[in-house]
This record gives sequence, C-alpha cells and structure tokens, in this order.
Amino acid sequence: MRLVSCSRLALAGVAAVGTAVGSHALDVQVEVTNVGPAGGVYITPLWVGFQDGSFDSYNGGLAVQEGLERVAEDGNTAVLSADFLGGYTYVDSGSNARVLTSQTAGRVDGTIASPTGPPPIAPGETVSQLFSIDANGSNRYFSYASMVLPSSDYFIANGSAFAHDLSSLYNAPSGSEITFFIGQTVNDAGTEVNDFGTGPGNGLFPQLNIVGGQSGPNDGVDENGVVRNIDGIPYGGFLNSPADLDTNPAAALIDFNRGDLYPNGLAQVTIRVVPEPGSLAAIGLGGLVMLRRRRRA
Ligand SMILES: [Ca+2]
Ligand SMILES: [Ca+2]
Ligand SMILES: [Ca+2]
Ligand SMILES: [Ca+2]
Repeated sequence: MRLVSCSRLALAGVAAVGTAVGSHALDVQVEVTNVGPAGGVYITPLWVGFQDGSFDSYNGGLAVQEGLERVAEDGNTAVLSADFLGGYTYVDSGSNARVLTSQTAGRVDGTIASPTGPPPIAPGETVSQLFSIDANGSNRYFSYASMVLPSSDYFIANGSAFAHDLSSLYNAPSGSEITFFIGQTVNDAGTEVNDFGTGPGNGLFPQLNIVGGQSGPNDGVDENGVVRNIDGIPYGGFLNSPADLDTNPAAALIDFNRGDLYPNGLAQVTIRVVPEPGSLAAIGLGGLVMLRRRRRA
C-alpha cells in the first residue's frame, strides 16, 4: 500500500518538476519513410544524431573512417555511434581523420529500425523514434547515415554538419515540424569492390535472382577508394550480377537514379515537436528522488 501512495505522489511531483526542466529540453519524434517504389531499394536502420555543428561524417573525394565503413558495408551503426557520442568527427580541416572535437559531451543519437519484419526500412514503410534533446545549441544540428540495399558499400548521409538546423523548433508549439527528403544522391563509400556476391540483404530481393551474398561483417574485397556520388546506372559494374539484370523488369525498380521512380530521393525525414511524455519518462526517476528529499526535509 505504501508503494501505491508513493507512486501517486511521485506523479504529482514529476509534473511540477517537468515544467521547470522543460524550458531547455525539446522532445522530438524523428519519422522516416522510404519513399521509393514497391520493389525498390531498402535502407538499413537509419542512424540519427544531434550535435552542435562539430560532427562531419564524410567528404566526397576522401576515404572514410571505420564507423562509416561499417554503416555502408554492413548497416552496422555501433562504431559510428560510439565515436559520435565520444565527441569525434570523421573530417577535420578538409582531411579524412578521426579527431576529437570540442563537443565531448551532450550529443544524442539513436538508430531507427523497422519494428516489424527485417530491420531495414522497406519501400513505403514509415518508422519513428522519440528523442529528448537540448534546445541550447548542443543538439542544434541533425545528422543521419544509412546503407542502401542491395549494394556492397552504398550509403546516404549528410556531408555537411550544418545541413539540418533544428533551432526553429526550440520554442515552437507541439506539432511543429521540419521535413526534408534524403538520398537524392547516393554515395559509394569506396571501401568495398562492388560485388553482389559480398553484399548483405540480397534475400530481400528474391525477384532479382541474385546468387550468393555477404557471409559476415566486412565481407568483400577492399576497394581502397574514396567517396563518390553514384551517377548513371547504379549497379552496372557489380561483379556476380544476375545474367538478366539488364532485361529483368524487377531490376529496373532498384535504379535509384531514375527520376520517374525516385523523384524525391530515397526517404523523407520529419522531425516533429511532441508534448510531455518523452521528458516525463526521462525525468521520472529524478522527480521521484526529489520528492523523497522533500518528504524527508
Ligand atoms: Ca563533409
Ligand atoms: Ca564500392
Ligand atoms: Ca570493408
Ligand atoms: Ca560486403
């Protein structure tokens, strides 16, 4: 019985504390929709980060750091996330370098996966996740990265730390949002020789008649290249191509450079201000602690 009355009191305490803390916290929902055609490319779970302008994931024409290689080849965001939260950038003074920035604390990130079926985000699918960020500058800029399937090392990411500024949401009412398309250009990371035989996710495309696929992380021949935009036919140079890649109508649907099929790129991202629940969950424990202190005092 003590527990019941305690939690009821705690809720009242949380509501009061939430108002005070909420003046610098911003709760947002990040929603991503794969806007490609049915039968089109998937994107692996989208890594998203909130930073102060100090994190640059890549530059076209430069080699990439391991964190981005793991995203581009395996859809694995763990190394990127650890580096990001640790305060690193992947580009420094125009060079490919993993360097500690001035922002060694306060970044927020996450990876948004499909909650049903395979983790990659299918054409037409929408997934979302809630984030509690600071509206004081340390989380002002939004970053993202994801692998494109099928491929060996194709990725989408913002190449500028300042590409997506969230400051207009700082004092905006609940429901306010910023929305934009991503993946109008797709990059080859330059880390793996393009080969259907060493790419993950081929099982998502039975209609393409691909034989084989990646057997484990980092599977494939090193390309020792640099990031380049993919123009023209995306899969023309792939090793172990299905014999009918040029004539199979299903294969045309993964040509993300076709403006008629992908008029807005690969995906749409919406960042929306949401009310209380996120911050309540985040500070719930703190509210309870404060209440106990008050009762003892
Ligand atoms: Ca850059
Ligand atoms: Ca490649
Ligand atoms: Ca590799
Ligand atoms: Ca591979």
